[in-house]
Amino acid sequence: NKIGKMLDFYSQFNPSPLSIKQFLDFGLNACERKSFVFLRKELPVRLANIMKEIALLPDNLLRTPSVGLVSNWYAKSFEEVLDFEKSEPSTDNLEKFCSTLIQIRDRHTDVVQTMADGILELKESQNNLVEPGMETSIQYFLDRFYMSRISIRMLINQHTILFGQVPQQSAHIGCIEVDCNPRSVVLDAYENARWLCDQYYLGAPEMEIIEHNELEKGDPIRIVYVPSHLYHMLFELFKNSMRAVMETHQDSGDIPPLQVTIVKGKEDISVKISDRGGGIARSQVDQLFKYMYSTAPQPSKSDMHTVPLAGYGYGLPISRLYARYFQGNIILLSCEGYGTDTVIYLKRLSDEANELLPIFNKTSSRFYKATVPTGDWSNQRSEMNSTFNQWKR
Ligand code: W6P
Repeated sequence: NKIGKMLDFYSQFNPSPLSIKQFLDFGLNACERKSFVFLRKELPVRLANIMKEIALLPDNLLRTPSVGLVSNWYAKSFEEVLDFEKSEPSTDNLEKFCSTLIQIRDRHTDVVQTMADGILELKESQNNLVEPGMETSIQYFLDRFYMSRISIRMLINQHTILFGQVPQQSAHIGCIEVDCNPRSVVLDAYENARWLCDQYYLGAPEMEIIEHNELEKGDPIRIVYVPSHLYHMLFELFKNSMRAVMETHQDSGDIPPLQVTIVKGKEDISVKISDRGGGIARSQVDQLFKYMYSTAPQPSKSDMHTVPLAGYGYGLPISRLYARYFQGNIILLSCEGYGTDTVIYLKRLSDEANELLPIFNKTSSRFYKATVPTGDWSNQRSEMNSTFNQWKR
């Protein structure tokens, strides 16, 4: 069929990662035709690359109603962009292209929740028993799938903000802010998390901020970044830290503050949140970033007592993807019995902040066929762990 042929064609190309600097340069001498010509190829390439991976998912996940929905949304959007494959960049077509992009963005709004529903449907269909091998490939897939989604939405947002009807905010190039003040994003995310925390616990930890600009001594720290991405990460980390602090100290009446350190170095911008929320065991840290570990049914909407403060949903793994998207990261370091430090690392230089994109190729497809690797350290024996003197496999 037609769409299958086009998928084969566009998935042969690798996505072209852009740096924040390239997004800026492009936005500064904005040419709508150039953007149109770039996106009508780049969007189908990015869509096709990830659609090829969707097709490799285990059958029982692919056959769930929710994953079916998501998969159809992608097919529809792929077709809609391809309508512009050979069209003239006339004023009329440029306008139609813009509204098509907005329509696609709206169609995909609920992809994260719908995918999570799909995972739940899979769990139910298997009586909550999912093989470790399948869990590994689902983790691998969702990291790549959500990263692809973040990148496609970034492209769509840049085009529609730069060339759309609504005038863009000053100091912004699309959704990038050229002198973003991380301290004010920290304050904003803190206040909003604090409000939720207050609703639930009737109290919240205070915050102390230390700012250290090693590069321009004494000046406030400024970065070139997408403030909405930074906000998303900080809000998620604050909710988790506040919950931990309240759960360990609310009865003592003495609530230790969160300490936030914002630093600008030569290479990195680091934002560290230190909580004294009792910490978590080393063995549990990796679990926090696993989608299947975090997938629990949503509390019912009618339950008035449930304020969604840090549900350990997909918040942490997706926040880490936002950081990694432009070559940053999120690290979590805990001292069990005391508290947790989380650090958001961002690239200081906008030409080093390159999009990190999944590429569909032989290596990635091999991953979906892989089984659990044979352990070659004594602590990884996956089965018959209690059998003394095991036979080798
Ligand atoms: C905790 C557990 C956690 C997860 C993510 C961020 C902060 C924290 N603090 O105790």
